[in-house]
Parts: sequence; structure tokens; C-alpha cells
Amino acid sequence: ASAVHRLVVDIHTHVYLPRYASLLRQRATVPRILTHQDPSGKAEERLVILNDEPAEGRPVGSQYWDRTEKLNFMNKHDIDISVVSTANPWLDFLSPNEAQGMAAELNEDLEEYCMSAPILPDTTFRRIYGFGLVPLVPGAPVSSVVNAVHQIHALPHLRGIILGTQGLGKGLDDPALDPVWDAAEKSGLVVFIHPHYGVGGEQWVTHGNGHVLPLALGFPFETATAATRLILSGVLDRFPFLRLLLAHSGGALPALSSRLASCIMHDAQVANRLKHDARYYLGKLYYDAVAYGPEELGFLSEVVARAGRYESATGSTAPADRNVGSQRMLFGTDNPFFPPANGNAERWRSVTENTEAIEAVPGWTPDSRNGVFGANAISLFNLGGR
Ligand code: 5CU
Repeated sequence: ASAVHRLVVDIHTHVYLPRYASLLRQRATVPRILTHQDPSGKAEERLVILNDEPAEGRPVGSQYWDRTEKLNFMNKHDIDISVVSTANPWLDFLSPNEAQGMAAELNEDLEEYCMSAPILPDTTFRRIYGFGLVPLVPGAPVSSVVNAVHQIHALPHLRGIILGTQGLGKGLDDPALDPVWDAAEKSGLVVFIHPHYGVGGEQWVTHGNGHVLPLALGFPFETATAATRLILSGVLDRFPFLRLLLAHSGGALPALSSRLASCIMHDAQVANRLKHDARYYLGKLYYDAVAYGPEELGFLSEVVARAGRYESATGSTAPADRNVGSQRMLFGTDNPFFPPANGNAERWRSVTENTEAIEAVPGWTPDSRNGVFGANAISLFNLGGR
């Protein structure tokens, strides 16, 4: 297998399409793009998306919206194919009407962005596919979200949906969202759950810590909380074929899943509601491999494989095989976030740390590494077709 060129597919890579960037430029409150003047009078566009980030924001430019820049980044890092998604906070700040119209337009824009990307030489793959947007905002009629799922499903280069965790204002475990999970399950689209708000913000009082606490801890706890609420509400029992992909390797959930199972076991009301031990559900989810360390990736693959022990009929007592767990893990970069801290490095450390981590996971075979780099994505997203 290693003699054949290994395909690298980046499934966690973001864009602010030009229409979305224009929307952010029109805003006076976060999220927004503003024009910042330095003391010499030089003007520069800045992005402010997180509520707690400094008001002057961070530099933003064509790397966020220009497809040529995305392809240049892919070429520089030997990435063959990207499955791009709008970055946070998606449409979360819009009214239901605005979100509905914007989702429909941005999905068409993204289809065009993907469809007009080059074909990967000697293959039937486009170099770019996408995750669409749904108008999941407080007060939106659930039918508008279901309609957007149908729109995305009908657009040939969109293979998934990206979601934040707010739902219709009551989180993703809101029973009102069952029609959305039903439509997503029937469509086979991959649902990418991504954080934005963080959990634990009251602990982030800065002391000069910049974005470190919200990004390193707040984001992973938000993802873990959202996924746990989905498990506890029975969504994964009611929609067992739903394909949910968790950002940042599942955040804090893999490290806490046995504790979660124990807490459920000691609460009869919750335990009676679920069909399986909590650890079982971790084997039904997919995870990006954006964890930056081989030990963390190895641990995740073991926890995912261990879920097989909690299959009620066939449960095995064999040691959890990391290679089995790796089949649910997929390479990602988080581009254009985490650019080199010291200017224009040839290759971004935020990318090379993840590629080196995949290469170094103890116990993974070459096939498992190839799977995480690209083969798992090709199968999960059913890539191919011009
Ligand atoms: O650096 C950041 O703020 C982010 C963000 O907002 N979203 C993301 O996916 N990665 C980094």
C-alpha cells in the first residue's frame, strides 16, 4: 500500500466566503471585520469573532476567502483534497429570516467554490468539497433547517453540514431538532459539530493569557458538553446511522467517557433512558485528528475501539485495537486559524505537528496512518465524482 501515493484529505479547514466577509464588514458589533489604522496611518482589516478577544481583533485577509490561497496552502502542505467549512460563528448572530436567506445563498456560493476547483490529476476527485450551512438560530422554524439540509444534499459537492452548539437556543439536545437529525441521517451528510462559545468563560479572566484559555480549554469542553448532551438525550439511540464528526478530536469527551458512564450508572433515571453504556456511543462518532500529539491520537483511537466492548449482543473482551479506532479519525488543519506566530514560515507548525503526530502514533499500522490521512475521509464523505 505504501508504494501507492497516499492521498491527504483535510476535513477541518475553514473559509469565510466573500458574501460572508461582506456581512461581517457591515457589522458594528462582534462578530465583525473592521479596518484598523496603525500609528503610521496604514490601514489593515481585522477580524473579531470571539466575545472576549481584544477589540482591535486579529489580522484577516485573503487567506480567509480567496480560493487560490486555499489551494496554495494545500499545495504547500501536500494536501490533495479539502472539505471546507464556513468558520464560526456561522449564522448564529442573524435573525431567523436573515439566517435562512444567507444559508441558501452561501450554500450556492460554496457549491460554486468547490465545483470550479481543479480536478486532482489522474483521479476523479475535485480538490475541494464542502460542508453547507443551516439556519440553526434561536427562533427559527425547524422546517427552515430541514429545508437547508435538503438543499445541501442536492448540491453535488457539498458532503456535510457544519453546526455550532446553540441549536434553536436550547442546545443540540432540544427534542425540537429531531426532524433535523432525521433529515441528516436520511441524507447521509456528515454533521460536523464545532465549538464557538467555549464552556467555562467565567474562568478566563485574562491575566495576559490572550486566547489560550478559550481555545485550549473552552472549545474542547464545549464540544464535549454538546456531544454528551446528545448522548444523554438519546439522539444517538433514535438516529443510530447519524454521522456526527466532532471537532478537535472530540474535545474533552474521550478523556471523560468512563467517568460519564459511571455518573450515568449512578443515576437510575438517566441510565434507564439510554440503550447502552455511555462508552458505546464514542464508537459511533467520528473525530478529526486535530490533537497535535501522537499520544492523544493513540489514546483516542483506543477509546473509540473500546466501544466495541459495550455492544450489547456481541461485546468483546479483547484488548481495544487502536487500528480499529483509527478508522473513525480524519486529518485536519484548522486553516486559516493558527498561522505561524513568527511570520511567513514555509510550512505551518499547526499543520506539521498534526501530520507528525499521525506518523508517530504507537501501534498504528501504515494502513491506519493512510486511513487517517485520507482514506477514511474518502469513504466517509463518499468523495469522487466531478
Ligand atoms: O483562533 C480562533 O479563534 C479559532 C476559531 O475561532 N475557530 C477555530 O476553528 N479555530 C480557531
